[in-house]
Amino acid sequence: MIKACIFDLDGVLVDTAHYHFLAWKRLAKEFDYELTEEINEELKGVSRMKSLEIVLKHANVSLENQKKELLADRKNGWFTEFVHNMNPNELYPGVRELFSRLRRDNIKIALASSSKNAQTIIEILGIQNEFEAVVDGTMIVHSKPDPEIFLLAASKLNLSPADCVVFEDAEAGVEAALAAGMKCVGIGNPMKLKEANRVVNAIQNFNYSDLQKI
Ligand code: B16
Ligand code: MG
Repeated sequence: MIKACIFDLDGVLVDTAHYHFLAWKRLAKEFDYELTEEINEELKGVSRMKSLEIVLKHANVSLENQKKELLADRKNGWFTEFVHNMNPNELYPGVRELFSRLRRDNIKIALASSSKNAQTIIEILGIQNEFEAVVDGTMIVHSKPDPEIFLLAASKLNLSPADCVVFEDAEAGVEAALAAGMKCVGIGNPMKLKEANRVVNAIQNFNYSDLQKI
């Protein structure tokens, strides 16, 4: 019996993944490196510093930590400019309906995002009161694919991992959910998210009657 749904944020509830991509692409250009959508897949769900390291590795650039901190801050400045221009209409279609069905059925709702900007984003979207537990990038040591973020969400909900289903758009996130002992619905490309128990191309296409059968 599924007692909780744990949602990733970027790429599941809202398309901030695109803003991350634009900000990383701008930074990569400074190293004459053209970041593609394909390589961007590797950045999804992982922490800001880990993402920077992946970009630098592809650009064949090696830097000391202090410089890396500066670059990560710069990218975050560009990203948060996008975030502050967002509005509640950017919530993906189907999210509000899914939340109300879950509430009607007494299934708990939690957020588990690697983003240190998650709190700001959910406030701008006006969904901060939808969650019984929120875990973000400021509360964890190991980012996805480590299961820490999902285990912390389950413990905040006072549930065991087997009671929870995770909704994730990133390969690293699917891996983390399964490593936590949870079921996982992948949102996106079934070829990329093939480890997930179900995959739909957008959250609005998730068949709610499937929830207890996953
Ligand atoms: P920030 P999620 C993740 O959020 C993003 O998918 C990933 O691309 C980003 O690097 C990470 O948050 C950290 O974000 O720089 O805002 O702390 O998908 O776990 O909701
Ligand atoms: Mg995501």
